[in-house]
Amino acid sequence: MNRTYPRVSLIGAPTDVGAGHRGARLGPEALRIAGLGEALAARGVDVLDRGNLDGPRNPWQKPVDGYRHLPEVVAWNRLVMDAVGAELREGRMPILLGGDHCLGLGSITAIARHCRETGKQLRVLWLDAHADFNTSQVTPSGNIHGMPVSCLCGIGPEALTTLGGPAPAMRAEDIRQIGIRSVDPGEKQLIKQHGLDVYDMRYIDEIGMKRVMEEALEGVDDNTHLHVSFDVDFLDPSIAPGVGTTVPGGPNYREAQLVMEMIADNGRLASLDIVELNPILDKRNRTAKLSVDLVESLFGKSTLMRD
Ligand code: HAR
Ligand code: MN
Ligand code: MN
Ligand code: MN
Repeated sequence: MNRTYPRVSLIGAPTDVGAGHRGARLGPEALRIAGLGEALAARGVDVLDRGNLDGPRNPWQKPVDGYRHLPEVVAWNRLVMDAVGAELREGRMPILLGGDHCLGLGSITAIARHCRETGKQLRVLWLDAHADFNTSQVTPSGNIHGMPVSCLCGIGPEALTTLGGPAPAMRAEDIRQIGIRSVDPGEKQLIKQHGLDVYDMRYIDEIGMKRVMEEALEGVDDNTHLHVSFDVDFLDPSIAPGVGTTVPGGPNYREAQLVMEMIADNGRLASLDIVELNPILDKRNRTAKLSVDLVESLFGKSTLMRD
């Protein structure tokens, strides 16, 4: 299947202000060293590396009123929102190199606004071990990388829920979560209450990744902007040790490849986040290399004769 992709812009956001471990700030460089830009260029993609955004340092403080580093998280997400929005306006495909997953908030806020402006339907695929649907009341950690999805749906501190304007960036029905296997008790209640579509590992075990992806991509048509938010801890830690919050029992190499291949076949990928890669915890940049390998599949590189 020979598909032409839009021009791509890599945007580095080297921060871990939303996480409980330090090291995700090194993610953008690890992805570059693993050859992300070159791998896309080799697939015929026009790639521009915009370099790194420059936001506040990680103050490494305790949570205040249920949030750790809220002002810094707001500042980084504004930078990300503006950078992602600028690429979309130029007709380019933004690839956000995190950084921790709190940045999905700025990225998807910009994407949701672009969808409103262009009359597109939004579909977000959230590949993650975690649902990231916590609030300050139920979070066990105060780490804001556990809260971006709730904030995007309008639940959270005003500074984060109104980043892109007064209305919530997205509705719960715009997102499909895949690979989930760690949900906090209060978070679970909120997920049920808001009716999020969660394809957890139990469901994947029972019906298989192929059917899960068919369901998650149902209705994604030419009028859809498809965004993939790829938290690297989605992957089983045996193949992806370089993340701060490993959870056993994730998708194996082939299941992860199938996810990416089916998204590529669908053909509507329009933006991507790669987040939570922590090179400090990695082994010889293995998790970064695996991420690049998976992104190549997302851009249509398949194992056999389907090219
Ligand atoms: N649910 C836990 C918390 O909120 C852990 C969240 C970890 N999040 C990420 N991103 N690594 O998915 O503290
Ligand atoms: Mn567009
Ligand atoms: Mn996450
Ligand atoms: Mn996660």
